[in-house]
Amino acid sequence: MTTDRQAILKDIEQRLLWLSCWTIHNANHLREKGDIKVGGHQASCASIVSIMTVLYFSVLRPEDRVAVKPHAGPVFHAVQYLMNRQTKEKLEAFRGYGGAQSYPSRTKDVDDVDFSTGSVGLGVAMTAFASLVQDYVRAKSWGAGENYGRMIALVGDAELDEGNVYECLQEGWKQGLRNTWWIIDYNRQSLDGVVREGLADRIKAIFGAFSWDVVLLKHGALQEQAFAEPGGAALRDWINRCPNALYSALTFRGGVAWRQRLVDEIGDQGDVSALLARRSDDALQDLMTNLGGHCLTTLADAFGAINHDRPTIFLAYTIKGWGTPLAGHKDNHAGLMTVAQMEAFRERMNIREGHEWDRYEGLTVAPGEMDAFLAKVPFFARGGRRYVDDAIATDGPVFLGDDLLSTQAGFGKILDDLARRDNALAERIVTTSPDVTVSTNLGSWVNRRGLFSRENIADTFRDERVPSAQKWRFSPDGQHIELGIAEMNFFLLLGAAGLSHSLFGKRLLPVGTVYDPFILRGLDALNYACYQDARFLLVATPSGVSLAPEGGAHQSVGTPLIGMSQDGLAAFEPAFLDELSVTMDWAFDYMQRDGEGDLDERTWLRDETGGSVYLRLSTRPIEQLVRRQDPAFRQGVVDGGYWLRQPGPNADVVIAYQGCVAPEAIEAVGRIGEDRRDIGLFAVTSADRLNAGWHAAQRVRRRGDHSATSHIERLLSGLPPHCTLITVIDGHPATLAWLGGVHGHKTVALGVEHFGQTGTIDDLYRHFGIDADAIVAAASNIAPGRPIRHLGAVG
Ligand SMILES: Cc1ncc(C[n+]2csc(CCOP(=O)(O)OP(=O)(O)O)c2C)c(N)n1
Ligand SMILES: [Mg+2]
Repeated sequence: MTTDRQAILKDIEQRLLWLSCWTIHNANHLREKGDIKVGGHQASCASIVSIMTVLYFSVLRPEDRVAVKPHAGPVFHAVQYLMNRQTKEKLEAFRGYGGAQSYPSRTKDVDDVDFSTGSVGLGVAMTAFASLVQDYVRAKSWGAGENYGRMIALVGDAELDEGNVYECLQEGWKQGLRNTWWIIDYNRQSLDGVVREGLADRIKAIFGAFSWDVVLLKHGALQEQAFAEPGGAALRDWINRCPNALYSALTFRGGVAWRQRLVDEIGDQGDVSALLARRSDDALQDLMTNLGGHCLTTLADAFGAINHDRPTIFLAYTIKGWGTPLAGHKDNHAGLMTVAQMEAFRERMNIREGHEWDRYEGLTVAPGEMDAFLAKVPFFARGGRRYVDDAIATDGPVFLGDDLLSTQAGFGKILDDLARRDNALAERIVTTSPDVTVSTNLGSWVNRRGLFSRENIADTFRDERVPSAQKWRFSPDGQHIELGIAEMNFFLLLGAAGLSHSLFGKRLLPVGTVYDPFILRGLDALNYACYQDARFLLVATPSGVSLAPEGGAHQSVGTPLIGMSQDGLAAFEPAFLDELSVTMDWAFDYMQRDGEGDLDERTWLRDETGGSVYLRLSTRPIEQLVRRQDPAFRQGVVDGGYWLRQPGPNADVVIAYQGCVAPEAIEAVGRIGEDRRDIGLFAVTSADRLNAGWHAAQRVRRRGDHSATSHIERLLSGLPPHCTLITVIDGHPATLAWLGGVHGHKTVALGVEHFGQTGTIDDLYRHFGIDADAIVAAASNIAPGRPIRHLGAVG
């Protein structure tokens, strides 16, 4: 690196250090305070400023994508601010209403965040799946694009405690991961403490085992120079033996403490003592904190030396709080410089009072020189780096002719039908599953469309003439990405594939299948994907206690509530095939919408903005009703519910159900209806959308527009006040219990609240009180009304 370039990068590094610390200081000490502390992580920022300087201002290319460790958010914003891509107002409002986000956010920040971070570990693994998606897209005839980008994670060392990091390591190895860099900010401190000795060796061993290149950046140029001096070898040896906690403590105490300790331990009245004596206390502090991750030349050389696409981990030794009075203190994670410390820091950084926000304040190079340099930084050369891709037209629902079929089997048939088509929709669908491809009925899609791999891999069983329904041929054309069992990986892949249009300019329609109960296993990654506005179709099956013989360990109870409460995910639980057909067709369109979107004045849903979709399906075969395809039916399904049997004017009972308990609800209505002729039967296809529309309409009314009426309010508006709602679902009863709150109807909510057990569907429905008898019994307790005849045994 030339001296000029070095000076400019040094100036940038110092600006990033200053601006990130100042942004946090301003939010905590200068801005008007709220009731709780604002927070921010000056020490975590300081630790990574040198790494980010070299990356953003020298190494990165526009096609690269970066996940920045959450607590370096202020450094990221400072980078953008220096490039005039972030405003002072947003920085002044950091962590405040409408301000720059605490942790980099694709959806909330304005400054070109590639991957959101926040829940540690997820951003790390996200880069691996983004790289896999890049390979997938580029392997396709329609997927040509610019150069392959490197998917880069800036990782806090404690993030490596998260299991999902290692799950992804194994998956990446299987998939031939490449173009992925993880740069570890190895400050050996987490939130509470100091990491155990020897972690670096474990990391080397683990990553090496999965064929990653491991690059150690332990010492900076200053240290290397000192090591070359007489006595230097002893110093190097001492540094390498020094425990992490002691190194941190001495860093905090500074030059005097270093000298004392070093003289005590390796002082020899000879070369070593002379080496130390040649340095002032400040110079000694600079020397001892000159670790690889703080040395711009060491970093630039290490990154620049990579001339291959193998996955690479850089272990960059750093000091938490580097260059600030917080350096090395064990409690510095959330520590903030005091006003007095900040004052001293300001003076040391050459920042004039009143000029704290000036982009070029404190420069050592001429502003013109900096201008010229910044104008040519490759990463920013093209401006924004997000793509858009056109929406792909959907084909209309694929209706099926079966009389008795489960929604899971129906899903498989619909995909099979799509797989036969030669059109853009079928071309852009990519399926994936965590080792449950066959058992979630994706088999025939995979048989037709093949498995994805960058290399062709023959189907040995087929070649050896072993009869099997599954044809497992891997090729670059394949459209199914087969994952190992780890559900975290599954949701991270859906997240990455669901951002393909934005990351790589080519839209994918990801469809992922998983057992419904194991959504919980990957829930944080699902939330993470939604938070980034990734678009996918999640098909979760089997579900509930209806997977009866599988037992309690596989039964899902709370997932309908997850579907309702998860932002960015529209949840459906169709019972009948025609409902499923309509929902899937709608989903493929909904996944691609990106309008600003006012509220729809019929449903009060914000449908134009689109989102992901969750289908909770079942293996329970259900006898189908007369086929329905009319527009009103379709609309009802999409809006979240419709009257299967319209209640009469004097209805004193309405049964509302969601999902595969439809036959029980229908049977119960038949039995109850003998006495209560006005009884209604309400089919809920999406408690989520009904509920969301209801809340939104209420909000609109509270703001003064009294005409706002949601779908569910309209549907239930004709019910007499004395009418009782009986709701039933193979899932938690709270999913539908709120229906009574819409117009104040008494409600009896039936559902599952406890871990299940094995048995037949009949056994378990009886056990949990979601069978027809239980519904009838609930109705029999209702006043006014006549006693019910034909009441069966109630469990
Ligand atoms: C999943 C998750 N658990 C806990 C936290 C709270 N948390 C935030 S940072 C942190 C420690 C981070 O240490 P490290 O990764 O070493 O970062 P650095 O030292 O660079 O600040 C913890 C526990 C979180 N953000 N996400
Ligand atoms: Mg750390």
